[in-house]
Amino acid sequence: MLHLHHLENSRSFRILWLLEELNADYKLTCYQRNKAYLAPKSLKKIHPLGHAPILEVNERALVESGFIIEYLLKEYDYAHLFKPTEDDTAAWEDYTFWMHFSEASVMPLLVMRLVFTKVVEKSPMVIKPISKGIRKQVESSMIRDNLTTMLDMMEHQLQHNHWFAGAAFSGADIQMYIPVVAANAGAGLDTTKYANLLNWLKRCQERAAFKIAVTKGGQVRF
Ligand SMILES: N[C@@H](CCC(=O)N[C@@H](CS)C(=O)NCC(=O)O)C(=O)O
Repeated sequence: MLHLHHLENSRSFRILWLLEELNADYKLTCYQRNKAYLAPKSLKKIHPLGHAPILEVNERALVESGFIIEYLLKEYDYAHLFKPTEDDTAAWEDYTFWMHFSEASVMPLLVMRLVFTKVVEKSPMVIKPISKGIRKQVESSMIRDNLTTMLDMMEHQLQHNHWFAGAAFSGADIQMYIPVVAANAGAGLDTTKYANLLNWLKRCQERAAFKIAVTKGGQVRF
């Protein structure tokens, strides 16, 4: 029996969405974030990291969305619909690259941005100008240019491919969904410069399994 522990507005939406794509039989428990925007302590009882997603599989608690996606595809994607086979070299390499790129390269920048936004929000009035100044400094020295380069890479990939791993939708699209939504938060991405990326986002959101996942676990908004 699969049991997904899903935190609202979080990476665990990926797993919810994939379970729906796979038409899998699973149990779902949803958690709210606390006032500090963290996961509730109760998640630590399921896995010591206390982060979402956590997928319980026969007494084992699996973590790391990339690993959970690979696990589910290995065990439940009987028709090999969501991952290119290794003999399709170009698609397999794209799939593997974007699967890793999502958590290893883009998410750290976006999490850094989120943390500094929260620091400004939580700062007492008297030190707000200072915390805003630090956020601006971090944004211009460490985040903006790197993120632009990464978004340009994504846009380039989708100029030439319908999905991140080529012609077919795959687990790599599910893994990439969260950073793209996070990067599009606030003022939103430039609709001309990132037209292909934003069209890809729409295509993801139009999938039937995506819509069911939203009704069960809520839309992801940053
Ligand atoms: N690399 C991990 C990251 C897991 C993670 O940090 N999850 C966040 C949600 S997006 C979380 O649980 N945050 C709550 C907290 O830190 O208390 C993955 O991809 O699963």
